[in-house]
Amino acid sequence: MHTTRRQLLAGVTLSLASRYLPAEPTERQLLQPFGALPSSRQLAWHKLETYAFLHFTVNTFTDREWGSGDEDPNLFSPTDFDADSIVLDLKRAGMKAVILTCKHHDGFCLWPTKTTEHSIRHSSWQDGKGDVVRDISVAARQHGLKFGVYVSPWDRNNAYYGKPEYLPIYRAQITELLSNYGPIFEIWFDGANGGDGYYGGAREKRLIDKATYYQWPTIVNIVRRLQPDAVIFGKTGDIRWIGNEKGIAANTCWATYGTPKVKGHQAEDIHASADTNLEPPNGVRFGDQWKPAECDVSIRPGWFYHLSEDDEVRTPDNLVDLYFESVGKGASLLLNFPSNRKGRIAPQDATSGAIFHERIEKMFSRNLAAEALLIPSNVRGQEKRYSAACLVDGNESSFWATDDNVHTPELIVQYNKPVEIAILRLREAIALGQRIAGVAVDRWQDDHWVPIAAATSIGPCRLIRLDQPVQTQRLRLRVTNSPVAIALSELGIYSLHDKELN
Ligand code: FUL
Repeated sequence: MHTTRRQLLAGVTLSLASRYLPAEPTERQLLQPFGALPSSRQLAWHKLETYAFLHFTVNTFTDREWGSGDEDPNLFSPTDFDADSIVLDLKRAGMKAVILTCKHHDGFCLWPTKTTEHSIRHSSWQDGKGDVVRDISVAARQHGLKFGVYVSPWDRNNAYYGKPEYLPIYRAQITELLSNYGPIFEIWFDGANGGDGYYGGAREKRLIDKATYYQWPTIVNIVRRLQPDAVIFGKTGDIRWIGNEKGIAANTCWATYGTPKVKGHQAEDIHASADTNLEPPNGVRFGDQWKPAECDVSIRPGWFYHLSEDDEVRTPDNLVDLYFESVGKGASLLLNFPSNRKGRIAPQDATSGAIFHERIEKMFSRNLAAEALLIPSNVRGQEKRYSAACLVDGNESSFWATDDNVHTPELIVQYNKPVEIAILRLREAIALGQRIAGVAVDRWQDDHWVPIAAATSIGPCRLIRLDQPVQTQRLRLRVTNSPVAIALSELGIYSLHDKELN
């Protein structure tokens, strides 16, 4: 059969048309991940942002910060212990989880462990039948907080500490805690290790090699086997120390760490330090591991409760500042609330925490970016799924993305009347890696753009607090430095006052 001229022309027209029609969304337009990526347990941890430490042990009753290990178990005698009351105070302070000091350096175990006599079982409190780990973990779950354990590697009570015989004891303690108290979201391994102690009566100084003595890979395996969703805090774990106990993250704070890997990029921001205990506060740009920072800090000068510090509780203002210094730089805020001798959070700590939380809730309650016209300079493949609307849809898995060759896009935020702007919040779609290295913000004033703020590393969260709130009708966000196409999941714009726009 011959092809007619008419059929031939139709075929040509069709093929020409398909060549010039806009491309259908294809797999080709999917954004490729960049660099080291978070694990699912790290992604879940990132969502918490603020969670509590609960320091409580014999030190609470001896008025000390570090017990020496020779304390009588009967010292542990809270007069009005109430796990629900503790957890509810933490919840009112906006804490999403609680990490209990199940065993501090003095070796006293707050649960009836089979591994040592130096525990709550040998205290007359609750006739030796008490279990603070059980009570706090149950209360936490009941009130919607996750539960985590601090179990000090250093044990100033144990006769075998510093010797190989201590290792199975320590592993058994970890095993008990990870087996008998439900889901654990984080396990905390303290960096303070070795020194003077009671050590079963030897009363001497025992030094260990922190890197090798504990055989960390074996411990990590136990944690992964028993609690695969738990993140590990510490050198061998998923989360790194910020390098101070003041609650302050570095201005440039990468969630990445380790050996710089991404082809064509050099290591930056590696802080050389003589103290091997100090992990780089900045993290490592292009590092081959995802290892975000945690800021541990106490609401009081000490970690344990001291009556003498009742007048030194951080104010709500100070806690708000800490929030910006930690969460606002992509780290988490691990805020310590000590239990007092009653077995409660002291009223001044609870009040300060609650006011802090109310202020944060109010500050971020109304996203003015969702009420503006958003005009991006580029949208990946001009596709809806990558549009600027994703920045304000409240869905953390959707994001504004650019074409592969567009690394420094702009976004204009337009209002129909002036608004007051005090705080901005940016979040990257971190499941695709940490991409952006710098942003700047301008406001439109007298027919030109005036820079008002700039920030480095974005990652899971970057808060920009303006020195002075500004009035403006038009704002511009510029990505000033990114090695690849961007993926921003959130833009938040907040005024300090909940004024009506219309
Ligand atoms: C430190 C410990 O020595 C303190 O007592 C406290 O537990 C703090 C969170 O970590 O390294």
